[in-house]
Amino acid sequence: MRKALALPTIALAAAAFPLLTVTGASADDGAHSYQANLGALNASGVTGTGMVTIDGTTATVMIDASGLVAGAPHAQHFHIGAQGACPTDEDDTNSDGFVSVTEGVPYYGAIGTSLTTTGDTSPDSGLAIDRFPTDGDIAYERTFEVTPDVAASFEAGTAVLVLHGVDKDGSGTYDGSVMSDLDPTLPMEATAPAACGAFSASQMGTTPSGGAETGGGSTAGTEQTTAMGVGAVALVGAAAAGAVAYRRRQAADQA
Ligand SMILES: [Cu+2]
Repeated sequence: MRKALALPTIALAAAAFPLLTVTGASADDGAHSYQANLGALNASGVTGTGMVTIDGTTATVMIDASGLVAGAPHAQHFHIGAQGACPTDEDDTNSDGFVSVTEGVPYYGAIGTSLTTTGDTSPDSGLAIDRFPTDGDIAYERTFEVTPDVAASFEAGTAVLVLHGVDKDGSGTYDGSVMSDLDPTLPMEATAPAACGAFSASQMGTTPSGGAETGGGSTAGTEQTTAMGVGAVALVGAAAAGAVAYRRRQAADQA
């Protein structure tokens, strides 16, 4: 009599537990989203936001920024491994009139990713000026692989978005007598940070639509469906587990 009841329940459990396993895996390994609000540096007047969704080491990056010098390349990077913060114009420690990259590094760290438009995205492309946006208004979107240290920096809250290139003297291009701390053949204006924003984890619901399908329930609708599915499966699983435990107790009693 008991066996007749238990067997169909266990058959249900066999179907139910693989579902539970899949649901658990997607919750643990799903995409995480981060947002940075850009603040102006070197009196650039630049405003904007950066949105990043990272799934493992696959990053989808969206940058919207305005107020940059038009027709001039703007190097843009994830900086990692420092305080996860931005300098201010007060941090011009050598008083050359610019907050330079060197003066920003204690706050935002070294280049982790070069946000190029094509090709290599490693720190080696940090000054690949032919592969960075050149518009005054940037609308950048690209999906690519980041290194594990960059992914870890986002999780640790130490990833920072920095856009470079500022026409501080208002001449319409990069020039001036102060030369870059990174490359003495370039004017400081070409490499000085124009905007900076530290990434922080996005709230659920502000996840970009592209991330919803891999996010394990990033939208309210998906969350409800998932929760109901898990609830139903968990109930079946609990009943089945109880039946298995009962059978084990019986077997132990018989031994
Ligand atoms: Cu940079």
